[in-house]
Amino acid sequence: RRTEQEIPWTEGRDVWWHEITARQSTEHTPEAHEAEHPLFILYTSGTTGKPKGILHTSGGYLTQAGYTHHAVFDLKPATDVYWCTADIGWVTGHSYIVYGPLANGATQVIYEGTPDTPHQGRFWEIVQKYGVTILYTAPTAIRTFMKWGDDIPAKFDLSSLRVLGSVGEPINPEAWIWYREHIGGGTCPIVDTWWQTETGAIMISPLPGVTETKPGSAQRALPGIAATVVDDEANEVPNGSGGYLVLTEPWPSMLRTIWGDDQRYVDTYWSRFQGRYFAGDGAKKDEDGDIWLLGRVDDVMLVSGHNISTTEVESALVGHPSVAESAVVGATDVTTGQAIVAFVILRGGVTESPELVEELRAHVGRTLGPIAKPKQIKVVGELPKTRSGKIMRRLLRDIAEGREVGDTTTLAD
Ligand code: 7RM
Repeated sequence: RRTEQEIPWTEGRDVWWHEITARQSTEHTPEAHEAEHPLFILYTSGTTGKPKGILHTSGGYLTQAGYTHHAVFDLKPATDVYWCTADIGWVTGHSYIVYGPLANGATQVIYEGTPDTPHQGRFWEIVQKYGVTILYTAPTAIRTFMKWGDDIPAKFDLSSLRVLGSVGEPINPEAWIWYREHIGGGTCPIVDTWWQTETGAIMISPLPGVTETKPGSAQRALPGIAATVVDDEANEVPNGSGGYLVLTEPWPSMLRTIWGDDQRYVDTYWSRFQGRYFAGDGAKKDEDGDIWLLGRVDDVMLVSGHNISTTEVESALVGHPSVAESAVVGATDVTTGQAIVAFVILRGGVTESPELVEELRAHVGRTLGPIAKPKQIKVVGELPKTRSGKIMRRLLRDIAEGREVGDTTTLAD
């Protein structure tokens, strides 16, 4: 009734929320379960083919959801007002709207609307109104706010904020700095949290007030978690080198299997590197041993024999003052194997021109070296994204290679 819209109604099947909740008891006796009792199955789309039903169980999942929600956000349940803006159907909503905060007795904002209804200051109005102290959102949202302009958050009092979080994709250094300056008042620590549906909870992240942060790096495995970067032969790479992200010890909230397909579970996660969990992400360790995520391994481009990460080219483009967002894919190319094709959204007020496109190519060349220069840059108004804000590179590859676009049913737009 809340929406006051006409709804289809089947007598005997449908019930009114207000009627059914009004006649329930206010007492609830929790049901005890074995630690390994299944808690939920969450289907990940996967970039190709059949979705995987990721199985989580009760004890370990709650342990790590609770621990990380407390440690990574420095949660003080008596005084903090916590807000995670994720879609509740995404694993981030499960772990950091439902299980972690409820287990920790947090006071939280739960919001189901969009960031631009009724106006583009909606998030900041909510922060001001409820005195939000901890904000957990995604790079895609941050880049959208950048695109809308600094003047929008500037109209609101954001001084209650003390910790900012990011999740879902690598956060470009440019977006990180904007988040810190324009939302965090230049003082809030930012926690860039790496994890997956499969890991159930945060695995790699700075700790606020403990870690000296670096824009764009998730940095260190949390206490109790073991992660490293290995090469093709499973050798740990030295500092300053890149490879594949692996987890080397079990963790409480690890997935228990792929529902109904134990063999696929073994094949996908445990077969690439003996005795180690293969996350499917490329990563590098910098000179200090801090971890930088470089995007999905399937998305890494191979140009004239060089491995180039989509994330690094995207960050170089977003580092240009004319660019708000970008998505980069490798398209089949007869001479170089793959060629870099970039899709960019320009910042408000910037107009497209052949000179600008040339300037952007040169900018990437200066930042990353000539081999990383996109062969083609397409200026677009929107990028195809999932509901959790991840760019659907598969579709962009279809476009870059001149194919009909494939299945789009899980797209937000
Ligand atoms: C929580 C979530 C998992 C994939 C993962 C990465 C990417 C997530 C970060 C990140 C770089 C981050 N679960 N990813 N967080 N990449 N830095 N902080 O997103 O199952 O939907 O996706 O998301 O590629 O493997 S998920």
